[in-house]
Amino acid sequence: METGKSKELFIRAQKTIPGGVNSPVRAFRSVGGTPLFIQKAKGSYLYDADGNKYIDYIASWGPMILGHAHEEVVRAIQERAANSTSFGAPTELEIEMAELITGMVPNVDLIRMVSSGTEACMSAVRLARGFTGRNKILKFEGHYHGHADSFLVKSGSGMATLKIQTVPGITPGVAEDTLTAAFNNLHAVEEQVKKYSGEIAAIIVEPVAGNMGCVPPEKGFLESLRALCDKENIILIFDEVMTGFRLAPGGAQEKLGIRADLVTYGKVIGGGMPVGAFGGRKEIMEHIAPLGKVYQAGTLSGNPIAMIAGITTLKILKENPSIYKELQEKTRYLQDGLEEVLHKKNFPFVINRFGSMISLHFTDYPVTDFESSSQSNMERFSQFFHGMLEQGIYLPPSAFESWFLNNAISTRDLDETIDAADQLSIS
Ligand code: KE4
Repeated sequence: METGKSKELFIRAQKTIPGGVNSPVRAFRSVGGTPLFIQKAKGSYLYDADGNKYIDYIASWGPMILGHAHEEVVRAIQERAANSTSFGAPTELEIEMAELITGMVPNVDLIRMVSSGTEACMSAVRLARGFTGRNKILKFEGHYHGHADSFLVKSGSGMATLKIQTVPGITPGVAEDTLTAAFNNLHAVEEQVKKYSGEIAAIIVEPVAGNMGCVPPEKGFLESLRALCDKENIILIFDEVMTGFRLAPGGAQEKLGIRADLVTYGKVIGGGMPVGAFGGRKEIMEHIAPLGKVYQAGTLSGNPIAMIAGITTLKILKENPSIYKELQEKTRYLQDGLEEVLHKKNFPFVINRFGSMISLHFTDYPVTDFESSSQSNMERFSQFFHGMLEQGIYLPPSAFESWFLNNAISTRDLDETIDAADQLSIS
């Protein structure tokens, strides 16, 4: 692929933007090479600044579940923008969004809109601390809940990609209130809960982890977390920024049949515009200002353009639940095809999948937590990534990310992807 324009833009970008990107994982640091500057996208295809076409397996890290530039979403944004882009006052659209979400997901009586997944998770943790009067939280190694101070302890996604385990600027006071445990290791959680009995406000978990690659919960693990939180009066927060409205209309709570006390959302609910949300049972959410004293605010929270993009996306998902079955079947087809062609090569690999979340790990051990994910062969992943990119397949530029299928992807796209993997010669 000729990528001269991207190379030029990357040099220019680094003069005024740290690392030339506005989010670290986009910089290709762990896979090497120059990030592609994307000019436009339609359906399942991205087009870079040099006009090269790629099949997109990032979908903007989840939001573009319907495919890029969906006619209804674009038209709704265009029409709404003509009435101004923001008021800083309540709008009917925010009520429509809140009614849509609380009608689609279980166990959420009240929901507050924010502008990112980080804001949603940060606010949910503050609420849990305010509601319980406790200071500590427990998160899982390799899970990523955004870049709020409390979460940047042994996190996944870009932190794992860049091998950053402790972040300068996070004070000891903040770090000491964030406990960690290995995902799928109930004993490790029980030990922390026993040691800090009465001090833990919340356990926050990606119910299906997506930031160390895709790592599903082992049978009974989340159920045990639920029981432990009930017993110890700890708030269970499901971070569904990635799984929400992707695994099922009701997200992981519906798919797994487990109820969290608070749930956070992002990505899909914005349809590509900046949106996050947190919600839960009335008795907890009523502590959020202006009802209660747990302060949380945002200039562009519930922004009308973001709302209409999200509402349009969610309505299409709600009215066409077959999309979930289609996405799941497409991802299964991809998994079967990749397994068939990669088994012919002479290196070990593992494919993890849950619904339409999938990841490939070059290892011969099961990937069940951050440690096992970290043991995979990153050099081989980089070769695979670039080998696929050269053939027009755009995968997440990190072994610590899930791939995201959008529903515009066709069987032909999937076959092209599988064939590209078959053509690769990786050492
Ligand atoms: P944002 O603040 O980036 O909207 O959401 C943070 C977040 C929270 N919770 C989960 C489970 C998430 O996956 C994320 C963000 N996901 C990453 C991709 N793994 C965003 C990509 C990026 O950082 O550029």
